Amino acid sequence: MKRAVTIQDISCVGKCSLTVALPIISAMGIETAVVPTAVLSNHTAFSDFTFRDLTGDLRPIAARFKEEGFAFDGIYTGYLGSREQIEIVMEFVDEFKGEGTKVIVDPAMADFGQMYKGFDASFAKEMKKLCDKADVVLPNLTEAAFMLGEEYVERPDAKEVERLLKALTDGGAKAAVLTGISFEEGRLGASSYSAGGGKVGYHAGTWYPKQFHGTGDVFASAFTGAFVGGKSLEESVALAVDYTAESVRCTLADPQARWYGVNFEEALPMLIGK
Ligand code: PXL
Repeated sequence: MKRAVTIQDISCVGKCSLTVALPIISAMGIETAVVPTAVLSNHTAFSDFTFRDLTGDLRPIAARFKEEGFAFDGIYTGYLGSREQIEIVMEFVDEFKGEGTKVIVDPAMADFGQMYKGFDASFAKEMKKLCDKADVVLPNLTEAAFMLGEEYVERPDAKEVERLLKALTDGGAKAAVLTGISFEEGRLGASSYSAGGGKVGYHAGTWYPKQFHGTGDVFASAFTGAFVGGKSLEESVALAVDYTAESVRCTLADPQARWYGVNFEEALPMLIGK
C-alpha cells in the first residue's frame, strides 16, 4: 500500500485541512500519515478561534520518523501558520523526498482576491520557496497572484492562464495546477502544466453559483490521492475537479448544509477504487 504524509493544521470543526485530507486520501486506498502543525477550535473564517501552535513539535516528529525509517510515496502540504513552519516543512521535504516521492504543495493562504487572516506578502514569498521544491503546486488564482507579486485577475483568458502556469514553474516546481479557472459560462475547473514545454491541460465541471469554504482542500486532497496513487497529472486534475463539483452539488442539495464547508463526505463513493 502506498503511504502519504500530509502536513497542515487540524481545525476541530470546519471541514478543511486535516479533517478533509485524512478521510479523502484514505478512501482512495492510500495510508495517510499526518503531521498537525496547529490545533484550531475551528478555521479562521469564523469570527473567532483558538490556535495552539505546534511548531515546536515538528522537528522532533520528523526526527522520530527518521529513526523509524518511515518513507513516503507522497508529501502533501496545506495550510501552514507561519514562515518558520514553512522553513521546517522545507527541511522535512529535503529529508524525506526519496526517489519516487511526489511532493504536492497547496499554498493555502488566500482566496477571492484576499489573504486569509494573519498572512501577508512576506508569507507568500516564503511559500513560493516551498512551491519551488514541489512536484506539483496547486494554487488558486489569488494565491498565484500573491506568490508572483502580481495583481489578482478574476477571470483570466487561456493565454493569461498559460503565462501564470509557466511563471509558477519558473522557480523549479515540476508542474503547476491553477484552480478556479473558467473559460465558458456555467463551467469551472482547473488548468495544468508540466515544466519544460508540456501542453496546458484543462478540465471543467459544473459551476454552481455559490462559493464555499474548503473546496481548495477538497480538491488538493483528491488530487493527492489520485496522483500519489499513480494517475497522470491530467487524470488527477480531472478526478479532483469532478469530485469537488460533486461535493458542492451535494451541499446545495442539503437543506441542512453547514455554511463553513462542503458535503465532501456524501461524494466520497465516487473516489473509492479510483
Ligand atoms: O481551507 C484552508 C484553511 C485551512 N486551515 C485553516 C484555515 C483555512 C482557511 O481559512 O483557516 C485554519
